[in-house]
Amino acid sequence: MERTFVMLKPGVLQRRIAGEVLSRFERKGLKIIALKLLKMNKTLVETHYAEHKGKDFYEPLLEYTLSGPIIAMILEGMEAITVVRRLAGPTNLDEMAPGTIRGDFAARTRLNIIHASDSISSAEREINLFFKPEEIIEWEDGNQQWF
Ligand code: 3AN
Repeated sequence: MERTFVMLKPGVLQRRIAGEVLSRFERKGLKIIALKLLKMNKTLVETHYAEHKGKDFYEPLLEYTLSGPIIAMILEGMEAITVVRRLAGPTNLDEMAPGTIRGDFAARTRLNIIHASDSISSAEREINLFFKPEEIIEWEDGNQQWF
């Protein structure tokens, strides 16, 4: 079992597609073990996107991420990091295939609506950045045998 961090960026709430995106994770059998709505502050956004500091899209990315509330969550499942990245689809507009979250809902690379951890180490880092241990709820999955 793996855990991954997912952030639904501000456009998701604005466009009322949070349920649509969440349902894709549930349909796949991923388990939501933490979930919250929050307005990020500048320090948190800068820490989260530190690897992109200095790139041309860095400032617009910060501005977009700070423009409204986001939904942060931790998903658990077999190979959850890879599975969620595949459900999300690639970063760039010209590669987003229909059927993926970005392919279906994103019209620009900069506004690609979702962040998902890309490795075990970034998942750990991002989970710790956004969630306190007591906000993570481990629950018994009565349907596990079916997924
Ligand atoms: P991903 O979110 O797919 O892991 P990263 O980490 O390379 O991609 O980029 C973080 C975020 O920065 C993306 N989700 C996107 O919003 C923005 N971004 C990345 N590359 C570009 C780009 N070439 N032009 C505009 N925005 C970009």
